Amino acid sequence: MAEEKILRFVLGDQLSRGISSLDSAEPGRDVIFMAEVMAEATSVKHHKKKIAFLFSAMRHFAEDLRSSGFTVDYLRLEAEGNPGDFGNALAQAVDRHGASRVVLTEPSEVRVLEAAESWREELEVELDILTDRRFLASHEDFVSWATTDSGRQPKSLRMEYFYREMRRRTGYLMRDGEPECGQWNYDADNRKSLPGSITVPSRPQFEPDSITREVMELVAERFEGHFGDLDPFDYPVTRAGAVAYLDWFVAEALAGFGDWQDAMKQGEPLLFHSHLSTLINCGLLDPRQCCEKAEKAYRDGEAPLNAVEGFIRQIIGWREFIRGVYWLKMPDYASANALDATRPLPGFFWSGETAMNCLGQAVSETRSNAYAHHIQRLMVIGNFCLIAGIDPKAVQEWFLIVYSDAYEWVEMPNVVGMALFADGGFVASKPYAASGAYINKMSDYCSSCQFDVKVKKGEKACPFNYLYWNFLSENEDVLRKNHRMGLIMGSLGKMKQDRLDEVQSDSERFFKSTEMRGWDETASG
Ligand code: FAD
Ligand code: DLZ
Ligand code: SF4
Repeated sequence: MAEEKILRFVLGDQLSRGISSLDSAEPGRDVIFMAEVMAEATSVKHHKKKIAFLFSAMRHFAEDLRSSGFTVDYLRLEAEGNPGDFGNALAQAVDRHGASRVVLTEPSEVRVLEAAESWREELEVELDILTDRRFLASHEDFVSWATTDSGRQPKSLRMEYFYREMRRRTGYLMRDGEPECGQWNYDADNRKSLPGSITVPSRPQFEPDSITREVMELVAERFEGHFGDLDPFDYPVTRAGAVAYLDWFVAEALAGFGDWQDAMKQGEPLLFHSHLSTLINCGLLDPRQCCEKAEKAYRDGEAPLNAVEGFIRQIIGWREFIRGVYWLKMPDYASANALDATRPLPGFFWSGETAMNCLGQAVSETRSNAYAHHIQRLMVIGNFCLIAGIDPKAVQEWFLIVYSDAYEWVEMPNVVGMALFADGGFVASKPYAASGAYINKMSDYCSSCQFDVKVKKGEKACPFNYLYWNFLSENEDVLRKNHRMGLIMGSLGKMKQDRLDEVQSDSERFFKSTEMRGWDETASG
């Protein structure tokens, strides 16, 4: 019997040697197929730096496999006859190599999984879709954790309980079956504002090599109209570079990660954050490896428990939980809009031109770096979208476009569930809504802002201040039912009518102001 020739299709966010589609791959017999396709690069108009990063990482991964003796069929975007989409590119590769079977690790997003199921119908050979073992909790694990004893899905899920389960399963920061030092979660220690004297560690820079420079030229030419800056480009694009970056983080920044996790500082986009999500999400780094190195730093006395626990919680807790919610709640989750928010996304989300300094900083940094840290995403950008009542679909699309770590499985529950409360509280026990006081406490943005964070009403007032109360008032019926909002809804109830009228008229003025102009209006004038 002729030996079976297997085509192993590796997607752009599956750049791991240990990916299941490469299990028992044999150099000389199998062909590994990778494809840059226009349909994927324009499924939304991804940030230029995100496309350049991913294409460069894909090309380096292909080189790495070749250097280990594998045959890699790599379809470049600019290759003549590139059909432009995964399905046709795959069908052509099957014919080209006379493959008798295709093996694929399950795509991370519903859209691509559905497409893969249709390829199965259309291809004349078998297509195996394998589990993605890079996640610590399988789909079955999550469904079983999330389902009640009577087999129903509860109205809400809490990450903290899932996280404890994951700590027990992985054994990270556990001692004799109990959490290290007796406490599961040190979040309360991780909300300090930055002292003025703090020195932020400077990051290693990864100079673009010839592969990256070639990709950058391609992106500049083909994706000119996409959001974001290509230069400067300093992402690691190989596994070795990614591991070096992880090692740098653990040695130099992890110790400060806990204390300053929620802090923001003008001109300091990264502070003590790891900047590893892009590398983990595309497969260059394994989440377990990140946790293990962090835990070792704690055991070796090089990083405090609040930092290491916080970092591990983000990865085995939040990251896995968010992925579980995505697969549990799709496809309905995509259109969730529990607060009926309908206002369009303002044009400053693309231009960065706004008098609100916190938002101007966060959007400009996003445009330059394809990155903003969690508190900028949640408490500045997300908070604004929440209290200004921006349409969740528009917010989701923006977040999917602008961040180099954005894939629908992780972007959507963070936007819909965490930032916008659009799932009615399935993910977050209460809306992450805040006035300017929070931003002022956690950052130095307000001191350089045209608005005054201490002023509550009128043209000079910080818009977060009145939009916050306007949000509570617009959504009073829903929010009154939330017991965690009891105190603040009580204050709203006691607000004098003339003060409420001021809040509403300030908000109306803001909604009609140039700040809320759409992109077309901004672009044309
Ligand atoms: P660190 O602060 O150093 O955290 C360490 C790691 O923990 C991250 O690298 C990431 O892998 C993981 N992590 C932390 N928080 C989360 C979380 N809430 N969900 C999933 N993983 C988490 N993360 C993405 O990877 N892609 C997205 O598209 C994305 N969109 C977001 C949208 C909104 C509205 C919000 C509020 C959060 C979003 N996040 C997203 C989560 C989080 O903001 C980013 O993972 C984090 O900012 C990445 O930077 P970092 O690597 O420096 O993270
Ligand atoms: C994000 C992205 C982009 C921009 N381009 C490609 C591509 O050309 N080829 C590819 O294999 N993957 C790309 N990706 C990542 C995919 O979007 C990602 O693998 C799927 O969305 C997973 O469901
Ligand atoms: Fe943002 Fe208000 Fe502070 Fe200005 S004053 S930076 S708008 S929170």
